[in-house]
Amino acid sequence: MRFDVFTLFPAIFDSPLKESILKRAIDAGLLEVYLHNIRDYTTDKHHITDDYPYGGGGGMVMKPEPVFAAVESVLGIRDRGSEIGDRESAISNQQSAIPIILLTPQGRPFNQSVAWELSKFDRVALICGRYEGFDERIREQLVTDEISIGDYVLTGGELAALVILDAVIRLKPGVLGDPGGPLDDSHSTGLLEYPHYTRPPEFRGWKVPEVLLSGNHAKIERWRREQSLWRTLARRPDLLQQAELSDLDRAFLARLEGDRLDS
Ligand code: 6GU
Repeated sequence: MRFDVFTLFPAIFDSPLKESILKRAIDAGLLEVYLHNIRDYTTDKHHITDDYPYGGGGGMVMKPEPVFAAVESVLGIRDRGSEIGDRESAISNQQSAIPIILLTPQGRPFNQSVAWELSKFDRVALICGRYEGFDERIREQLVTDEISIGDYVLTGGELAALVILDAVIRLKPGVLGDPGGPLDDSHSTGLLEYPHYTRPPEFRGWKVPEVLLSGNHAKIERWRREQSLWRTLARRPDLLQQAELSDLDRAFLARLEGDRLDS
């Protein structure tokens, strides 16, 4: 899978891509990340990428020209704006097989199902903003999608791009050691994960739950499921609305809720 990242600060991406699973994915040829410095696509003497907002007010705005030039040049999209009208140009971009994603707190919320959705593409373009915002024409005429990684404001889209890249690439076959791995994750099942333990069986007097040492796989599986349900009910009850639950799961949750009302 190939990511084209458009940024004013490509060096932010250096060390995260040089460690652990992302590095291994790159070395194995499963992940390619091309970093494009938006500033390289300016044509003025001072390489300006931002300007004052029309209408006044504080903060600076990302200028459209270098962002359009960078994305169109790298993705091989012809600038047809002046030739056949802006609308047509946007439509041709938006039909491109490559999602062109703007990273912005105003975007649709990123979650595990958006990660699965993006993992189906062979190539994705990510545009990272700085300053107070983007010229609106970037939104209207260039990008095909806008994504936010949560309800808080970052100084730029770079960390969000890394979050998305990490969450998406680990879903690609071969990236994780265990091929079933991502299917058990918190959120992939719609529930939070059950607790994990490893050796020793007793640490500072704290014991590993007996059932995990029992060797009874059916019992272990049911215990894990109930722990997932209990934890999700306690921490993220909102997730239970979307989760796929069996009759047994529903009965267990009803019992938990009953216990809570009793106490
Ligand atoms: Cl994608 N960008 C910025 N600047 N802040 C954010 C964000 C993105 N997602 C959440 N906060």
